[in-house]
Amino acid sequence: MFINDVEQCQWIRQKFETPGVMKFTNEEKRTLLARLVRSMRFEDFLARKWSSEKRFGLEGCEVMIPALKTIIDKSSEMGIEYVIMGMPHRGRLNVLANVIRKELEQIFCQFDPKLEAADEGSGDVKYHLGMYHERINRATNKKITLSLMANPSHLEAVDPVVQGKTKAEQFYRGDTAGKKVMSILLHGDAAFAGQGVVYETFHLSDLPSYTTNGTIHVVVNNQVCYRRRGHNEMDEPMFTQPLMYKQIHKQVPVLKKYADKLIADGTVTLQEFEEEIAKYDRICEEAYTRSKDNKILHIKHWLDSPWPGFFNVDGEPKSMSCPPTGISEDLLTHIGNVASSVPIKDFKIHAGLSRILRARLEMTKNRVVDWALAEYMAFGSFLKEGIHVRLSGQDVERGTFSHRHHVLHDQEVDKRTCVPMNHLWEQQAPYTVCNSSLSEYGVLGFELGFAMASPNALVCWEAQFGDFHNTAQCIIDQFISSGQAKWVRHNGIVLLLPHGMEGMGPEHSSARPERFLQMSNDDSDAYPEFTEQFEVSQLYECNWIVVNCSTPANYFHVLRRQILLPFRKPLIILTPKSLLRHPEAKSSFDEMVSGTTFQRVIPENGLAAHAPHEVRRVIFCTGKVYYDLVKERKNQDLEKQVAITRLEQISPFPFDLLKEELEKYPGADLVWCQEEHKNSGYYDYVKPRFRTIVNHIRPIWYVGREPAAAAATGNKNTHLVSLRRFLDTAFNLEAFEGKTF
Ligand SMILES: Cc1ncc(C[n+]2csc(CCOP(=O)(O)OP(=O)(O)O)c2C)c(N)n1
Repeated sequence: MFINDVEQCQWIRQKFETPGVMKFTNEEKRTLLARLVRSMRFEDFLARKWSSEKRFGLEGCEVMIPALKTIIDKSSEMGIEYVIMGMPHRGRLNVLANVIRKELEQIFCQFDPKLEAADEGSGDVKYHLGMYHERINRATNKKITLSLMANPSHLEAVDPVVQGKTKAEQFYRGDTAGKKVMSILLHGDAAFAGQGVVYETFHLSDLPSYTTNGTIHVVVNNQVCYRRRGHNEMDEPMFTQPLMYKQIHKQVPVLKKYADKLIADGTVTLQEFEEEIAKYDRICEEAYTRSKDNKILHIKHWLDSPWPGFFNVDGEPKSMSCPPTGISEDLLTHIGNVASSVPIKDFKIHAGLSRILRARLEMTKNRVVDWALAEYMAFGSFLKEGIHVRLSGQDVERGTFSHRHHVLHDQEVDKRTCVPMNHLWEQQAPYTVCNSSLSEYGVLGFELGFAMASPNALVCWEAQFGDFHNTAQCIIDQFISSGQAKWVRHNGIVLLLPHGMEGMGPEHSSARPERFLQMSNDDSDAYPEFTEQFEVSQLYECNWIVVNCSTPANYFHVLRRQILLPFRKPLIILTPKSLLRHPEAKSSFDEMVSGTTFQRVIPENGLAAHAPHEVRRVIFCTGKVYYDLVKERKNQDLEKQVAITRLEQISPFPFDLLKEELEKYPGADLVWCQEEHKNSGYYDYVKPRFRTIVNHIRPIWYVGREPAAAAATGNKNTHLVSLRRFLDTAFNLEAFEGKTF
């Protein structure tokens, strides 16, 4: 890597090129040898006991173990208390055993195919699991915590997650300079060079709300060392690299080379060396015997970030209920007033912003909120309760749609800013709002890692437009959707994904809700049992929650619910664009005060609901299209004949509430209406679930745009024509007559 900073070049020269700098004392040499013994004999032991199992051994680069241990000793000496690590599969078990010091029997029992998993979830292979361990560092006698993050096969994907978790641990300790918590990332040379997320992660290092004040990167470089057995133990590298592997097989292992040298120069005797080997082999054998006593496999023992006190002693949620999410009128008013003000003196804001703040004040007086104010109320209320709130993403401080303005900029003093949210109360949790670099994969991974550190924080990542989340697909698939199933790891991250068909073109339109819904694990065909705890236990069972709120109040509630739930689940919110300023899309304080809650379904409550037997059609919909439908129904004077019911929580599917709605309108035909194309949006998800509720005897008709390859048209006229067409169908009460289903 080219470095053009003279100071950095000098530092490297001094540390690495001063003559004699690599000389060790005899004591250091003996420690190095002992550590190499462990590194080498651990792999040998696994190879002997489980000769036909993949373990991604370290052979060829055994020196990594003493290297890591030296880094940790030195860090502990310099005051580091917590090291967070991320690494690929190669050598991972060895790192767990010899660096982190996971009990050997816990590692060995992972090789027993008969062990039953005792935890919920699907589990993961042994070389992906995470680990958290507090111990005394032998070199310094100081306490040190080591955590290895669980990761998927996708090389380097864990890098930003490690950085986010490190940042959070620094943040919650007030370790602003990174003197107590640090991260180490290990890389293979091919992955390091080839995976773009490495650079996305590097790029975060200079941003104040993302920097971890330096990371130690260790590249396991096969150009310098080698892989003795190819990609893994089942591989035959001679197929493709015959000449190189002839050379590799001739290599004397590093342990033998180093031991010979130390024996020759008298640092150790042959007997001492052999005793060291025998001692470690014995440790392995004894642990192996103990591992056979393990009958059950607890993935819970492999958590990288325990949350002390959050769950009960068995690791279960303390309850299966959620209190109402509303807050007092006084709180709403107070937050509204601060959100409308400039809480520091002599601070000149832009005239356009003054108008926005005046409008907020007016809304607060009138006891109403728009989207931005509802969000303010939710965030602000948490701060009072000591819950840290972090909002990260491109341009989130102002808001992509210039609606948020959480950071005010002095128009006369360069870089002078004010965050009113941090001036709500004298004693409050901090609010972090931060514009990220132009990255999705790296930044979403970072926020996910941040959210792992503590359950008492609301961590939100907002995509500039929902479309762009797909460049972070690996974080979504490998961590957010499946993380709990694989690693028993809860995570309450919130994804805010601006979504809506507004004639803006193939991009800037769809956050691809269908992808999230397709990965939701609630069963479309199973008719659930409606117990008293159905709402919360359904949330507990699911892998994530997908919502599309049609009112600011409901957005407020769903954010509040995220923290009031007795467990954590990722929350995917399809957020609005044009609705941010839609005059109808406002909510009264009445919908947010104490005692009110999130509404999973908002039933029709107009004329149609008063005489349900006369209703000819119930249109179910979600999100923005509701406003188009209501307007069109009025235009066509069909308010008695057509009911419109909003699905606010799409997944897990509110079977209970929708059943009630369906039963209320026995004579109506049932329509699902969406503005998205038929092969996107929600239809494929909701259809089988509606059919399960009606026991397959009533059809649920589709109204919306035709299937399409691109998410949206780039032609405004085509957009409007297709809107007109599906609204016509939605209110054509004969549209489905005579059709079979
Ligand atoms: C993103 C991703 N692409 C492909 C793979 C498949 N894969 C597993 S190991 C590996 C080679 C890694 O090479 P290198 O980074 O040099 O590490 P090492 O050789 O030390 O294992 C590949 C391509 C993967 N795990 N992740």
